[in-house]
Amino acid sequence: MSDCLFCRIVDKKIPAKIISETAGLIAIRDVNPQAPVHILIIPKKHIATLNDITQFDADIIADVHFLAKELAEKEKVSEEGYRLVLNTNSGAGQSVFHIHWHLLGGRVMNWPPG
Ligand code: DGP
Repeated sequence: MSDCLFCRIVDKKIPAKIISETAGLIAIRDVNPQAPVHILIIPKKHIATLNDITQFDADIIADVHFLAKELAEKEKVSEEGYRLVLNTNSGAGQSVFHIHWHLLGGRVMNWPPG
């Protein structure tokens, strides 16, 4: 989708600090980091929100978790702890309507989240 920010990042039309790229996913540094490690894991397929996934997206969802595990190890936060966050719709804080997961680490996380 030409008017989607993350589609444009996936297509390399907007620059981003790419950490990892697979056939179906791209992982970039968040432009406004909320923790020392703040990576966005973004499926290349345009899916607006978690509400829009179907059974055909099951591999994407699984691959996100495998990549998150790998990146947490690479960023050296897997032992101390990290958080994988998926905001769904504006009431939960979603501001970019192309599904993405936040990998946050490198500091103590509070619970419940705000
Ligand atoms: P969310 O609020 O869950 O939809 O998260 C969107 C995130 O995307 C937010 O943490 C800021 C980040 N972001 C927004 N625009 C850009 C951008 O142009 N580049 C990068 N790297 N991150 C962006």
